[in-house]
Amino acid sequence: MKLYFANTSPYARKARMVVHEKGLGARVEEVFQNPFEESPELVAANPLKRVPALLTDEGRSIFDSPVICAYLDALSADVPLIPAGDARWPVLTGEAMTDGILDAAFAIVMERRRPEAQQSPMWFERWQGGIDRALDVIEADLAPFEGPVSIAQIGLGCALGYLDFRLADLTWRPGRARLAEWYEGFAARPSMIATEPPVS
Ligand SMILES: N[C@@H](CCC(=O)N[C@@H](CS)C(=O)NCC(=O)O)C(=O)O
Repeated sequence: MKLYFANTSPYARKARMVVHEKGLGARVEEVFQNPFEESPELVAANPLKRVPALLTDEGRSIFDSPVICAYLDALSADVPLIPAGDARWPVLTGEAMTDGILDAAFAIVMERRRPEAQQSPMWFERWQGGIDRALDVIEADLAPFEGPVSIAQIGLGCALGYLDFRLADLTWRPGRARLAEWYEGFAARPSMIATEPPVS
């Protein structure tokens, strides 16, 4: 299988962490692609031209990150990241919440790269509001992000790591001591260390 990734992409980091946590390294070849450059190989795997994208051994394209993570999780019963039964829904909702944080954070990063006169204060406020409210909800109830490692925890680790990497000025830690402590512990996992974004 080929996993198209960029080392700065937090969505690709989710998929790479799943590969690491599930011990699938020997079956998955990581192929670097910059989605903002000419990349026919990536476009063939994902017409949206986004990373991550997975090309299976049978030639099937799989995207985006939640689907890739679910596919990889289903490849082996070892280290189940998406539980069965009632535990499934809080974990998948936790993943969706952290994907939403990433969507807002990535949008802020992209908007900041546009000429200042074209940037939208309304959108900045809306994206920042979404991030703040989601982090407050997680701070108030960390239960969906506790217990055996799960896709919700991986999503949260990637989201907080991305905020530190690209939006350190948003200072998410003040007033969220429990979340800060959670992240300190989670960031020490080998899968987090192995997928750290480059120093910017
Ligand atoms: N919802 C997608 C988002 C993927 C995404 O937006 N990836 C970014 C890199 S961080 C990308 O490839 N952007 C290129 C573009 O949107 O043109 C997922 O979860 O995989």
